[in-house]
Amino acid sequence: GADGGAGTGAVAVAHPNIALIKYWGKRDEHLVLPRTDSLSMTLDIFPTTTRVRLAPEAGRDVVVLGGRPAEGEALRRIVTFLDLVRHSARVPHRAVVESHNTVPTGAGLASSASGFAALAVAAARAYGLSLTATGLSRLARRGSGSASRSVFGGFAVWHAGRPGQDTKAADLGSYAEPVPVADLDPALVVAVVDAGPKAVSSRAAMRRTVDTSPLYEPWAASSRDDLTQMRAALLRGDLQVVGEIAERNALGMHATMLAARPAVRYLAPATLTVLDAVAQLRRDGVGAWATMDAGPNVKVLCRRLEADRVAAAVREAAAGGAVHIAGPGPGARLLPE
Ligand code: 2P0
Repeated sequence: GADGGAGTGAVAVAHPNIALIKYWGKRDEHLVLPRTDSLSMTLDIFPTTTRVRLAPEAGRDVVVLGGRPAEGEALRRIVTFLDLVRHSARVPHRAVVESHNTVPTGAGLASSASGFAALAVAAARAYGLSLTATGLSRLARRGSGSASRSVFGGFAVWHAGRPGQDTKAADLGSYAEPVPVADLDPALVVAVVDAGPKAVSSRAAMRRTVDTSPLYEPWAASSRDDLTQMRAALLRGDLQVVGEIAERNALGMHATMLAARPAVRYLAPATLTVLDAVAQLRRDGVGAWATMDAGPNVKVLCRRLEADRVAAAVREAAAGGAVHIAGPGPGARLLPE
């Protein structure tokens, strides 16, 4: 914006993040408050770039995703998010939103994390909301829970906040912040075994898991221990323990879904083939640990120096799927217009 704060347009970029301790389950759907803390690494690949321009004459928001007008649920979620920004800023104007993803959308590759982190940063500036990084993380959370973590680069923890508070206190208590880490030199090898959109949205799958899975509460309780142990391992630079905890936390999350009624299964045959390759790497003495999200794709945590070897093994197992090597990436930020 050229008018010193209450700008009329802004562009922001954000990267996806991959959770090593997963977010799976809300305690408040409207405020997007999670049941457990989660911890992630923001990537240096697959950025989303989003421009928001105020349109004072327009009667409705216009949203263009990857060059196509948004409709249905995608449009509704973005308009609801803009309504929240308008309410906070006390500015009624509609907006034109244009967003470009470099990652397949809805394939469990965290497109909603980079998407809503970039939208939060761009919309806050365009509407003249002056927010700290913590405030931007809370705002991004309202669009998509995992987006709260993509506001920050590197490793970030998203606090669930304390349950049983009033709405205002609960909202204030749930945000992400950077996690201190020792020298890890980590890489995440991303194996895209299927780039198609998921059959069940993570929002619906989470709800079903919390409501019907007998394994949900035990996993949530163990996830709290996983977080404590992982924070300690990150601080002392112990990538092996970080990897082991990440893999068990992810498999446990998928177990909660498999036990839901009816079951939610994101893991595909190709997923298991890649998991076999990761196990073989470990038998060969290479540190490699897998994590999977709301889709069949596999992300393999390893040492940067061994990432090429891991990527080669994963590429062979992924049977034609694309394989990308990511490192820790930057937090969401404004770009010059
Ligand atoms: C995560 N996932 O921690 C977990 C692990 C997928 C599996 O956050 O409903 O798009 O918008 O808050 O953040 C995917 O769910 O869900 C997700 P909403 P979101 O990364």
